[in-house]
Amino acid sequence: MLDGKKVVFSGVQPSGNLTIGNYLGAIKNFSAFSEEYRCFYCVVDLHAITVRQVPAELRRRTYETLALYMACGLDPEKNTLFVQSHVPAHAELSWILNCYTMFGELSRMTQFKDKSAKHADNINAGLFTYPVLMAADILLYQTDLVPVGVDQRQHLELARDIAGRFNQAYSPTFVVPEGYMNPTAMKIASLSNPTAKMSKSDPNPNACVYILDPRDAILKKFKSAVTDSDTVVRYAPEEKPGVSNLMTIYRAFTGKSHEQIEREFEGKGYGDFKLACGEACADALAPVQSEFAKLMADKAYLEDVMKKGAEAASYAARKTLSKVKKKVGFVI
Ligand code: ATP
Ligand code: LTN
Repeated sequence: MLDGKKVVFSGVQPSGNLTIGNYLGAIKNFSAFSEEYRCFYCVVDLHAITVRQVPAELRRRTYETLALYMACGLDPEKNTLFVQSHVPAHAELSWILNCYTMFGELSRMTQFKDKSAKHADNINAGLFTYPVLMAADILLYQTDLVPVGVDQRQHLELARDIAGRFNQAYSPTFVVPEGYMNPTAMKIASLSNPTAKMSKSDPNPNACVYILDPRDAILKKFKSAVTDSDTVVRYAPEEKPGVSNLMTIYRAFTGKSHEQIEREFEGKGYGDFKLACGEACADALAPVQSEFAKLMADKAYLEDVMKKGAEAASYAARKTLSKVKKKVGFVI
């Protein structure tokens, strides 16, 4: 609880161009919490450097991610929007929590295994302890609810375990957070490999639809999406993963149920269905894109939002951090 409200926290890495997976699985859901909860939405740049980044691009993407938060409907007056590296308490708490996290626990993280296979030349310690920093992000704000895609479930479980362990060792210090996964869009798959997650770091640009893709690129990507040799639009994730993924995307953009979609495309081919998916996606993203362009044209405003956000976040974070320091026995 903060200011009499329950707390929501989530983060997105400024590590690439954001996809409709990030949008439908995470950011689009964020604004629904603004009225009822005290919300913190963070651009997690410390997490992004676990993989090599080009400095100028990281800086640009940090502004872009903040602008996208706002373009997707997050009002900076109602939500605390900030950049992780602007609040040193994240790195400080992360170090402390490292000493309450087991090597074996971190070795079991599937994201670590995936990323170390992808970046075999740079399996750095930050990549390994990434989930501890994520736990620090969440626990610093006494977070009740964490809206994320399903790929983050294992990290969230670890954050809960670390909180419980610390509370047990000392006395209740952290709220044990719950995840919130939007049941209609918790996992958007790649358009070219529908059994894999759509990931912004995928080198194949046809695998992802980016939030900022122009309309014709969106239509083209949906047109070339991998489906199957059948012709029926039917939801069957095991048997027809490509079509089912497109149905999930179409449902998330239009609000239509799978049954309605099946009826709508009865007797029609995949061509019509893919076109409808592309159009629904492009129509939904158009207002986000125009708002984004306006925001990016005003750097000074974005910097003002970042600065105010960092102040508000630091204030809340300091309270938890000094509690933790006292409990572990630091002289403060
Ligand atoms: P990378 O692929 O570089 O690891 P990412 O897009 O998976 O990046 P983040 O930018 O940190 O990682 O993700 C931000 C949010 O978007 C998280 O809540 C994550 O769960 C969600 N998300 C990412 N991809 C998808 C997807 N394909 N479907 C649903 N949610 C997703
Ligand atoms: N690891 C997350 C990004 C992230 C996050 C967080 C999400 C970092 N810190 C705190 C929720 C809460 C990812 O999506 N890859």
